[in-house]
Amino acid sequence: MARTTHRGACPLDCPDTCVWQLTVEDGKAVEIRGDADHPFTRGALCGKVNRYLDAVNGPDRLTQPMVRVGPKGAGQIAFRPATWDEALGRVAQGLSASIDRHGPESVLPYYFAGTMGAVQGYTMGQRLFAHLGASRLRTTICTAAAGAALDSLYGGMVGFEPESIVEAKLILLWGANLLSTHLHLWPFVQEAQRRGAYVVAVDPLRTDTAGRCDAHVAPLPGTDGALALGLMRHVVDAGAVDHEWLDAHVDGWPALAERLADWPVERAAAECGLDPAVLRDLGDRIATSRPTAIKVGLGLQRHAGAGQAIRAICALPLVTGDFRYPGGGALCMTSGHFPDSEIDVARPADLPQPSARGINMSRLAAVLTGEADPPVTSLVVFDTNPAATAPDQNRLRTGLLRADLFTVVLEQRWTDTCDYADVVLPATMQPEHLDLVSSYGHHYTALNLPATTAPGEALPNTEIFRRIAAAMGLTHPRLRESDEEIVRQHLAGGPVTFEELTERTWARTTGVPVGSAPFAKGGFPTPTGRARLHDPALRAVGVDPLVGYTPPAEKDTVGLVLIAPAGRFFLNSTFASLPWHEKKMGQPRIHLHPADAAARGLADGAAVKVHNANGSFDAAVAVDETTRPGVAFTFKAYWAKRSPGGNTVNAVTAVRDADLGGAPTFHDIRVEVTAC
Ligand SMILES: Nc1nc2c(c(=O)[nH]1)N[C@H]1C(S)=C(S)[C@@H](COP(=O)(O)OP(=O)(O)OC[C@H]3O[C@@H](n4cnc5c(=O)[nH]c(N)nc54)[C@H](O)[C@@H]3O)O[C@H]1N2
Ligand SMILES: Nc1nc2c(c(=O)[nH]1)N[C@H]1C(S)=C(S)[C@@H](COP(=O)(O)OP(=O)(O)OC[C@H]3O[C@@H](n4cnc5c(=O)[nH]c(N)nc54)[C@H](O)[C@@H]3O)O[C@H]1N2
Ligand code: SF4
Ligand SMILES: [Mo]
Repeated sequence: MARTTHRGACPLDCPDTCVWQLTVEDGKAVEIRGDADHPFTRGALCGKVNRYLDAVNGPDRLTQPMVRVGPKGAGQIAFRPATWDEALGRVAQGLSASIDRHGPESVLPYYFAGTMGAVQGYTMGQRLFAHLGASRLRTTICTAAAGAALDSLYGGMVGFEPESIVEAKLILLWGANLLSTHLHLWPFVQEAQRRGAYVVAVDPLRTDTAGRCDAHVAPLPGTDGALALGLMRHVVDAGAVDHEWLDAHVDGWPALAERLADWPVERAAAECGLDPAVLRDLGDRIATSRPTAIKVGLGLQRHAGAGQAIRAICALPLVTGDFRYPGGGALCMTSGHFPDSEIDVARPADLPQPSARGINMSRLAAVLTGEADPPVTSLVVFDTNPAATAPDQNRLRTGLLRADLFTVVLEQRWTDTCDYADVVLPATMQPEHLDLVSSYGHHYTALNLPATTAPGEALPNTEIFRRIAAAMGLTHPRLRESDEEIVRQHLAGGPVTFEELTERTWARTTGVPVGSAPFAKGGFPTPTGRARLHDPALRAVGVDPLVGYTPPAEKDTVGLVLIAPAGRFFLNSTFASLPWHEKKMGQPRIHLHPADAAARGLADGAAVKVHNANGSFDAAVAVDETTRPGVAFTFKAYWAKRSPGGNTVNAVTAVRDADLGGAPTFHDIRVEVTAC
């Protein structure tokens, strides 16, 4: 039997961007393991991707185009298989009808990071829809608040070099559950710990990660801005401000110093629901530990005050001068260090692109139920499963069920979203197509060469979009370029060629040396090279130009705060329909503190409805001390159709923007929990 091994890159929306070794036997992937040479992967994948081949070889892979013949929302039984010609004909007709009736902006491409590949994720669909003049999607669902905050503060999504964290003497894992969501950074944190670092988790939940830190600080959700201001004030009182570095590289300190006069530790502690002694202890450590590294998670930003919170947290190391040292500073994402070829390649200047309105993806439920004018009458969904993962699920369904909405879904398996489609087109998975994947957690890029053949008639996203363009009579050469040409365009002018990557699979592509301190001498990617604690441009978007604090939107609402962080064995809703992964995660549960469970007469295991004005979902109660009184949690991204009652947590989340970036506020909600 022919047995070959191929290196490839994990495409999932995860900061680790692992390189894997895939063993292929007679054209079928039979074994997957982590590449031993890659500096982050270090020979191990995560639990969920160790079982990635369940997804690749699953009997539920989509292998043919499907067209709807029954009612919307009824599921796969309402569809029949079709040839590619017939399906593409329907797509072309559906999109053209929208354009004829309401103009090109009535077409909305809706996509996210189901694959982070630069080719399958971001290129050909963008080209097609930009050329049509379709509405432009603002991809806000995940990192928009942090993105806008860091653009303002540092000039981009940049921070300390992650491998340098081994040098840190104090590490704050701030709203970052590494063991579940950034597993491959954990060994670096452990190495720092072995060298004497003190590691603190800042998280309302006692996660596995928090349990393995030296200390755990559990603020009320959405109060991190206040916590950061209180800690900064303590640093000032301790005389630990690095005035020399601050004067040389940062704007706005005098104004912020003045504001801190209003933020004694006691006030901050009260706002966060913490003992002032906890803030003083952590403040002392920050004041005296050089370098201090603050690893900022993504989950903590899903609150109304997210932008200000990220600004305040990431302002701390500017005040202490920690960016001077390798292992010092803050890091949310590394994305801003990579050369920005994405827009140029996805929307090349020589491709005509009529200007078009932007649509905030996090508002999809509102957009499809009357918010958009002209209305969205065609929706093309790829690399995302909004029926499970977008806020305000009930309203979203009402929108997706509209008789006048023409919906196309490109998918690998039959998700919740497919139920609402008119046409479903089968897409390939990572072992079957070419792609190039950069990371948001480290500085390496990896090439993924096809290693197996696709099941049935599944095609790469790129090829599907090339065929839709052709079916619509669009002939611009940019809409016909091959996947390899697109990879070459992404690599053009960079430090590594396509041929080199074909040999080596991965390379460091940011120009930031391992273990370095990229901002030791300032040089932030702002126009002046200085970081900005005060940014007048924010006034235009209604945000305080000065770093500060915005309280949770639901602060004064009664009920339990509900947060829905990432589960270890799902990757958002990816894997959530596979038997092994589903078993590992168990049925949806609502975790309550014993005091909150007792107050409601609820015992462990009780079947309950979790509800608020937006809607409800069913879950089983888990009584444990992972959470604090007043705060409940459940894991995000179960599939609705596989959940008891047919709803997920997103039936209780709302369409509401955070203070910056048009970001969603998934964790800024209140619920009540009642026995079924
Ligand atoms: N296994 C797995 N890995 C994933 C994902 C997944 O679904 N599963 N999702 C991927 C994606 S899309 C993303 S964006 C990242 C997310 O990566 P993370 O940011 O690590 O993920 P979350 O679990 O959403 O949130 C992290 C922690 O923030 C805490 N948190 C929530 N609200 C607050 C708050 O107000 N303040 C503070 N201090 N902490 C808060 C939560 O309790 C949680 O433990 O992970 C990626 N990796
Ligand atoms: N309540 C609550 N909701 C949340 C969050 C939360 O914290 N709480 N987190 C939010 C966050 S951070 C994020 S990032 C979003 C993520 O939510 P989504 O963007 O919906 O991500 P997934 O659920 O992983 O869905 C990705 C889909 O893309 C498909 N896919 C993968 N690769 C390809 C490909 O090459 N071609 C095609 N056509 N399809 C492909 C997969 O099969 C999968 O169905 O969820 C958000 N939703
Ligand atoms: S999901 Fe993340 S940790 Fe798991 S294999 Fe992929 S990149 Fe690595
Ligand atoms: Mo995300």
